[in-house]
Amino acid sequence: MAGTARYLRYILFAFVCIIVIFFISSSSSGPRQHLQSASDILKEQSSKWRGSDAQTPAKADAEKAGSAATAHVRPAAATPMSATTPNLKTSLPPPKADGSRMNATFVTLARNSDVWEIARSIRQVEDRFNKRYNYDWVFLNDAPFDDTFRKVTTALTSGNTRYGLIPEQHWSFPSFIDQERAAAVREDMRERKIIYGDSISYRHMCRYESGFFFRHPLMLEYEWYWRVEPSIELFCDIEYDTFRFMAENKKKYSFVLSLYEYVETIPTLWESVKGFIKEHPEHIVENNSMGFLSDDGGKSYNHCHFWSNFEIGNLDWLRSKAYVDYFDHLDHDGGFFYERWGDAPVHSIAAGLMLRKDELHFFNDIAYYHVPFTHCPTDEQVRLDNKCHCNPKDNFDWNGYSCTSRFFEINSMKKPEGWEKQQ
Ligand SMILES: Nc1nc2c(ncn2[C@@H]2O[C@H](COP(=O)(O)OP(=O)(O)O)[C@@H](O)[C@H]2O)c(=O)[nH]1
Ligand SMILES: [Mg+2]
Repeated sequence: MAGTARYLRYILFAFVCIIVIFFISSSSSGPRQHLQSASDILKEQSSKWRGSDAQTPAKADAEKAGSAATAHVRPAAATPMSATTPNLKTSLPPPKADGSRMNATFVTLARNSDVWEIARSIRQVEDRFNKRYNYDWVFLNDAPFDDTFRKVTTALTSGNTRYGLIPEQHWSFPSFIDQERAAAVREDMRERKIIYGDSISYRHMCRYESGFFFRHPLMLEYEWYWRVEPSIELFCDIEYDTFRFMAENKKKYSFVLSLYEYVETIPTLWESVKGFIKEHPEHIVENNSMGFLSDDGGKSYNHCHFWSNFEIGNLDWLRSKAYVDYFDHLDHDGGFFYERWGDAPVHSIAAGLMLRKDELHFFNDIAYYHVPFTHCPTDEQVRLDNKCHCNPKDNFDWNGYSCTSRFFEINSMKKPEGWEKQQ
């Protein structure tokens, strides 16, 4: 009997060993499961602090697979975070795109050599805003994007990335431009040390941003755009959908910084605008922002413009007959090449004259830097609520070279407390 009991104990022991070996081997057979659980822990921790807005690992995997299979096109995010994770920050919008997104995209014009500078910008835009919305990102270039550019930008973005080549006729001298005259201007500007004054490519860039980016085949699919340039910074969390805000508030164009343009780059721009107004008075709207652009009722331009390296705007407006007539008129006057007209005054004058005042928006809560200016909200509570890391001393809004005061005045907006101290 004692022997039988011993045998039974051996059998039981062997059985337990087999079960233990089975569990060890099954849990170590998938390193991915280890990764997933580590990522789950991270996710759980981060959602405790930030509200549940992190991606599920399963979804991240699905997106990676999607991106590999369809050349950078990821499936639109669908599943909100686990309902069991407490969302401590109830003011946050729905964490992921769920079909209620706007028809919108980021858009960046860039060279391959801009890759690391645009990488910095993307990282900030994603961290501060787009990781919650996964909006697409369109990259445009006058030369084909190389593999490094595509790989780096696709890895950093949460939405689909799309890469467009600019057609040559949108990035070259139009036939009506006198090349010799344009070359003489560049030489003269080089001698006078006017910034980008001797550059041909900068002129193509300004003309493209003024008149063509919104007509690129890739852009035709969208209604809203957010322009992002290399090496910008975003200093605050943006916890709402800025595109939806624009649509719901009937806004068409927006800015964060405004300033005076270099007079030497646009000596005859206003003459050209006046010619356009005469030719197409039907495109000038009532209740426009002429008071932002001119101090004498339109006789002369005061050089105020919205800084167009940041823009959130409506593409249908830019594609409208009014805007296209305006661009064609300016283009034929030749100032993109015979002077060095920038897309910032070109867009700003259009927005100022062809949109109603209430269709323009100042995004105070988008704290932003593009060398050398910063917009940092004046109101401390706005900075704290949105986890801003900008130094309010750097805020340019109320500086004498900014036109933002003027924007507030023509719109009878109350300036934030403490603005005088930042003058
Ligand atoms: N593809 C392409 N993009 C350009 C070129 N020049 C400028 N850009 C882009 O146009 C935008 C404005 O140029 P940037 O050098 O930032 O001008 P700045 O901000 O006025 O000093 C940026 O997004 C640049 O990456 C060019 O020759 N080719
Ligand atoms: Mg720039």
